[in-house]
Amino acid sequence: MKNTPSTQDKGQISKLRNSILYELKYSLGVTLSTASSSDIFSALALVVRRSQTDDYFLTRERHHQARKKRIYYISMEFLIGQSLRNNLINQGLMETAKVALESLGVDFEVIVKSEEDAALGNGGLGRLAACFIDSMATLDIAGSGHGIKYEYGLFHQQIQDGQQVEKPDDWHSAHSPWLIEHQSQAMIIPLYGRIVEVEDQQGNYNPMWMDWKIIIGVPHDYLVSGYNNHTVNSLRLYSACASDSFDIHIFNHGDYLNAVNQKIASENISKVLYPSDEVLAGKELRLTQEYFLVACTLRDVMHDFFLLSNDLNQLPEFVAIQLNDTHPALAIVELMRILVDEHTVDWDIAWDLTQRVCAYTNHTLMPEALEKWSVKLFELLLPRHLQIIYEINRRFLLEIHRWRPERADLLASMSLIEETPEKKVRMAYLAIIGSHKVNGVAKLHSELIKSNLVPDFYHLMPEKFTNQTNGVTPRRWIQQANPRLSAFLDCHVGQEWVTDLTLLTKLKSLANERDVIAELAEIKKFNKIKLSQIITRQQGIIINPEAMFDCQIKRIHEYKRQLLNILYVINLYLKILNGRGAVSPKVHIFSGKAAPGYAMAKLIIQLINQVALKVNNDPRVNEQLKVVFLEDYKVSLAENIIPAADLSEQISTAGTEASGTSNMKLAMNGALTIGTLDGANIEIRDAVGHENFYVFGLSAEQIAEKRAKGRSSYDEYLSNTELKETVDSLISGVFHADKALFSPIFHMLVSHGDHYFHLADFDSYCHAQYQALTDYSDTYSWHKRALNTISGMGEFSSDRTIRGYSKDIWGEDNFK
Ligand code: 26V
Repeated sequence: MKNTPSTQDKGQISKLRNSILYELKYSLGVTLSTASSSDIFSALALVVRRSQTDDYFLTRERHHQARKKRIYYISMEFLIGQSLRNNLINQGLMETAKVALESLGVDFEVIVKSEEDAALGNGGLGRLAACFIDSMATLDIAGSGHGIKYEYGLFHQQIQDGQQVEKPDDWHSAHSPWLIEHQSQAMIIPLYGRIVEVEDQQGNYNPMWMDWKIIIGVPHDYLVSGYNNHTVNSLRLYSACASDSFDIHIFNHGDYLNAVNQKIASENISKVLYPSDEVLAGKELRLTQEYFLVACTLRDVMHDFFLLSNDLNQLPEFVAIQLNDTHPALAIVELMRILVDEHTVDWDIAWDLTQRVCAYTNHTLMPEALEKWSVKLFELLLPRHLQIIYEINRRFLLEIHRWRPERADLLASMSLIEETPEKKVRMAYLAIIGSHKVNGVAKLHSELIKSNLVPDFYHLMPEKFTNQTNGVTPRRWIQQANPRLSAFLDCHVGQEWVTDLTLLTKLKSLANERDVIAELAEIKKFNKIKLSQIITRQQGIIINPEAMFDCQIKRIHEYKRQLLNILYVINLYLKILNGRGAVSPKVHIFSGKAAPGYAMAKLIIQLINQVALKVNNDPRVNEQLKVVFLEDYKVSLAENIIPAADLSEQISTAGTEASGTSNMKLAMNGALTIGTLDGANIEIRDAVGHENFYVFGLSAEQIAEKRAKGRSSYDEYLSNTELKETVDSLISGVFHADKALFSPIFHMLVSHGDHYFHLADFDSYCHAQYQALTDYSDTYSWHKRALNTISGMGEFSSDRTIRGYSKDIWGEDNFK
């Protein structure tokens, strides 16, 4: 039933409506009758942005007057997704906008859908950054995000003949209504060049960085609204362009084409986001991107700081820099350069200030993802920074020698410079010693950093190491993605859950109320029907909404073990064919991208699609089993899948997934979890109750033990007939006429040691799956457990996480 709008509401509606028409006409040059959905989207977005802009100036002024410490969250990735719905909700304009559009004869949902996702990130790390800036604004923290305005975001994925094909993601950032370009704040970033060793007038060593080239960084502000609090912060995204004087020299010598090429090269810096899991060795452009981001951000940091104080000793009182992984670790070196070279601060004082300002978050234990950059590349690109790194290292090695004079080996193993086979800078070590805090992103992960990743650093400086378990914003992941669940929560726990998610515990007392459980079941069913329609539209596959929706949605990677999931599906398929699988119906939903150069991950995608093709077209199993691979996983697709999930797959090899965040989003939306004791799964299981979490597999400790002892995956393969039958089907031609196609997977599992323990965990996984499916047939008790799961998820709001950073890392006084 619709409420009739009050006179005041009517006034607001007509104002908004007129503003939309105004923007259509004067900013976009169209009339309502000629406007496309995307024009109307832009017009509405511009209106919303105006309301944000007013709040932004007020917020900045208020924070400035209060002399608040400013937090700079530097990240190479911000995986924002769409913004319209989120900004409307947070600015309190949602209902007004809906009615205003309706009065113009425009369908609100069509307009919302026409917005392209801003996919400036790969996955968990980038989406975490987006959740964090949302929470900082909601908590009224003076915090801004700093990133790169990539012209091309993460590639689009198409599935052709079962295989991933990558297409460029041109998200038309030049026309994004959310971005405000500030040409007048353009900054000069030097690169390349050489060092001239000179002395100043007092005879002190004063090296000069000479003959550098100049890149121009242009900031663009994307405004970030807090929820319903009039706080608006910003996400600053820098784009690179050539300076006019870039190669005046070459122009003057008449080498026009060379000069133009150089200009293009400098603009390439912000051209494209690198996909994760790519090998970076020798990727000069990536190191340039990292430095470019850091250099631009630090110019903003210093500019803001000097508005508050002229005394550099006060830097840590007014500035905190959070490094999202090692990608922006050069901030440490750039800050040292600014303090020592530009402001002639004594080295020891500069180092102390730098450490007190910077903090580093580690997001991975995977050795291949730990950044190391060749010294040669540094010499070429950032010669002065390399000198500073050497000086930091020289002093650090002296400290190690004083600490453990008898351990000469530590001088090599802890050095910032790896000597062989090629000299490289170890970015994680630089980030650790240049920061006052180093945190992991879930309890287990933070422990493993200390015990396995950098134990010597931990022993040298134990007070630095802390944990901040990840969280996700309930505004996007419940309120926006699942409006029906949101209304349910408003009704049963009160509207305050949006900013105080711990209130979800109130649901516990309702677990025996049949009406409430029925209501929750209805919401899930509605969301499942909606997703089924998307699946049918995208793939032509008909899905039974009564079936259990089992979802694994994340980047495709061997350690995340989508392969284990599909092996179980194959096993189930074979069982049903043999009349051994009397089960209730089930749909396995996969979605995720593989890095373009990661052959095994791409082959796993192809296997999933081939199994889907076989299973979905086999009338003998059709009533019981379906497999779906949804192409082009992105934030907006996740918002459709997550509310519809019954079972959440969190099945990484224990000790490999730093935290995971889809585990949190799915559980908050009422999915039960099947998972290993890895990352934040452990904390989620404790929070939701062990009875609501299907745990399986070896623990991180057991995995480490087995790795150390050495094992034969071939023996594991032989020891279990069901497993053998399943694995053999990969090369028997059941799923593809070309029997050799999936043999690399077969051999990885059987002959090459199965590094991620698929075979070892298979049996335990199948048991857990069987239990979940059996339990699912008792609908009432399943939904009761879904309710209990939701009620336990309060601590996984990113608001809690940001409060943690604020208190333990940024200094309590900045957060009130
Ligand atoms: C590595 C690289 C290397 C090639 C260039 C691009 C690139 C981009 C990212 C990375 C490292 C990715 C690390 C990462 O995404 N970690 C994830 O962080 C999530 C948030 O903390 C966490 O939930 C996931 O468990 C963790 O895998």
